[in-house]
Amino acid sequence: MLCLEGCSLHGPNAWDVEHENRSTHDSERCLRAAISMINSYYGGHLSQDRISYYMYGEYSKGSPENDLGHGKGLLGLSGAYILRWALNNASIQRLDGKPGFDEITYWIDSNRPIMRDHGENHMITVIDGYDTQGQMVHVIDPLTATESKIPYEDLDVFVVWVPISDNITARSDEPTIWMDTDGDGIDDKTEIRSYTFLSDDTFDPRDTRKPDADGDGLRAELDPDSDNDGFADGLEEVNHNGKIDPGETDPFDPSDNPNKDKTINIRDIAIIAIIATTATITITAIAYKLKQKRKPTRKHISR
Ligand SMILES: [Ca+2]
Ligand SMILES: [Ca+2]
Ligand SMILES: [Ca+2]
Ligand SMILES: [Ca+2]
Repeated sequence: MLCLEGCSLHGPNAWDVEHENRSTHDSERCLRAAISMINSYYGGHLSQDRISYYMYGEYSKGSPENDLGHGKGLLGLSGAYILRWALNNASIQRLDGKPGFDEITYWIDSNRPIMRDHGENHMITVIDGYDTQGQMVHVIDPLTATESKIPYEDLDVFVVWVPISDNITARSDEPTIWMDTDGDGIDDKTEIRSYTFLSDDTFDPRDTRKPDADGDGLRAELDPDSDNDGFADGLEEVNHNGKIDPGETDPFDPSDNPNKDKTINIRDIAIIAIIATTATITITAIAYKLKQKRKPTRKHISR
């Protein structure tokens, strides 16, 4: 996962590592974490960012500014829909209210972990085991990053979602998200870094650098020419480190490009054309006069 909302580039809470302490950026993620866990149970590898992008980018068609859903929760009631996508269109059963202990044991025995909305603040947890002694259920809670055994009688349940069968091929992050998706020479993570942090490695608090600088709906890692100035990002940011070093031009600024000093504008072209035309007329006139001078006059004609 990459945090684009204020984490530092380096350090214990860096933008690309698991955080030692929970911050506001990590909140509202319980549904994504639960879906990721169930996906992983079936052998998939689906990051929470990929789940977010499905929900806020592909499904909701959100703008590139918001399509990773930082600080925004996913409504638990859309859980079945997103879980179904994460499990490659597996059928998902939704049951309102508290299921019986025997139903829980049946689902667990048939390799079907349970996603649970326990009602209060619609927090989502995963039930993946039970113990018949004392009727306990095993619950994994993403909010507290803990697992615990809870007596069935104390288990609060608002809704549960369960796969209908365990015959599931879980979805994984596409390998392309770790690569150079748009073929401009800069890998995707570096492109994300280039619009999240400034060239001095500090976070861009005023959001001066936009993922979609030219407004064509493609964020930089999917747009080979992010500012649409005719030069691919990798031709502007030449050493592909996500910063604008001396001698490079800004891939997010169309007025800054490798040809900026060679550009001839329309006015210059018009002036050059006038000079050229004037010069041609002048040369033609001089040539005519010279021709006239060379013509012999009558008084030079010998008899
Ligand atoms: Ca790229
Ligand atoms: Ca773009
Ligand atoms: Ca460009
Ligand atoms: Ca540029």
